Amino acid sequence: MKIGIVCYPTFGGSGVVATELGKSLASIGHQVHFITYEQPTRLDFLSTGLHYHKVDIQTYPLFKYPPYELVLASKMVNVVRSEQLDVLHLHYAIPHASAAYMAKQILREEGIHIPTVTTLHGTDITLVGKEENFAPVVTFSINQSDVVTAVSESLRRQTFDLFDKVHHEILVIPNFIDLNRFTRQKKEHFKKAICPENEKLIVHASNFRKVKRVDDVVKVFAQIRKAMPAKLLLIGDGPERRSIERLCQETQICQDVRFLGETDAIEEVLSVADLFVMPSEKESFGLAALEAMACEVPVVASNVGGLPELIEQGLSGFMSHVGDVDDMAKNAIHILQEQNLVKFKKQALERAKNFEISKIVPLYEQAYEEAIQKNMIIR
Ligand code: GMT
Repeated sequence: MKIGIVCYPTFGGSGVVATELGKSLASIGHQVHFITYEQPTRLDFLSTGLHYHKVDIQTYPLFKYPPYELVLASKMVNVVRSEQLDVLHLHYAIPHASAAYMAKQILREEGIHIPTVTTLHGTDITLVGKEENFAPVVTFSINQSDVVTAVSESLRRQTFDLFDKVHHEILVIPNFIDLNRFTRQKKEHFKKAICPENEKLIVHASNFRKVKRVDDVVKVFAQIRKAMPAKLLLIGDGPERRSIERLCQETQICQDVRFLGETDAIEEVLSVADLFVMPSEKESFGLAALEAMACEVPVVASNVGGLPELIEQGLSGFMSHVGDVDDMAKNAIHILQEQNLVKFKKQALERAKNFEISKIVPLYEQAYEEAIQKNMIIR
């Protein structure tokens, strides 16, 4: 199949899922064409089936706000034509699904019926998408997609709860993990450098938006540190980073906290971690938690969104109510006890195996087939 993938190329769950999916599809013989404004972060071109088409945004004195969506739609039209794509897969509804609707209409005029699959990832529904500035367009573009998928049952339900005019069927296709890449590696020198006294290592990774509640990570860590020697690694960057740095100073735990910024070698960091903390206010699936679990790192998280579909309470980790840092700290300290840790690590990996990439990619291939079938009927 010739598949066009439209996504955000930056660090962030939806872009990571789109890129890993594209790489996997190319490795099994599909031709995959990424259509984005930058080369996706995790994309390398070692596979012959991978192609990249840059969406070039032009500035013009009249454009206070350059019309990205129009340029994207035109790019989709051109790539569908030139590469004779079989299907377009849109990751994150805003503005990819609505731009695809426009591309589809333009192509229809020429007798080309391009099937579209839209994958809802989270904040495109639960945060940004539901705002009145976006909701009518999000609703319309979901209803106009040939196939719609959501990354968890929770997100599927929330889409219907938050958008009363959405009437399209939504398939659940969870996030996935490549266990060849995300596996615990021997990185003893790295562990020694961060934890010279063999302290327990706590890790958090996110894009530091408010929704991630990184301040709760620091509060949980401050309690763990009172109970045992421990270090905290914060991976990623984003709008809240400065205020988190200030919080660490106020809490006087600076010497035990390191900010790593954005890194590609996340599996190497996870390989030396003992616990992952994800106290998000909303989390449609929690890909970062799955990556941790695959590297044998149990998770302490909030019990929101799709997290209960991933983490088994008391086995691969624990979930608490949003903001209940005392409960999260209590659970963290329980997991980190030497007599418990080995068992939790093993159980985290066992759970992650359910989301192995080879089990999930065929579900997307089926979604593409379904979208193609629908367009044959329309024709
Ligand atoms: O919030 C992020 O980390 C980025 C965001 C996105 O849409 O790019 O991630 C969402 O999609 C991921 C991949 O499907 C999910 O694993 C995350 O749970 C989800 N984030 C939220 O719902 C807050």
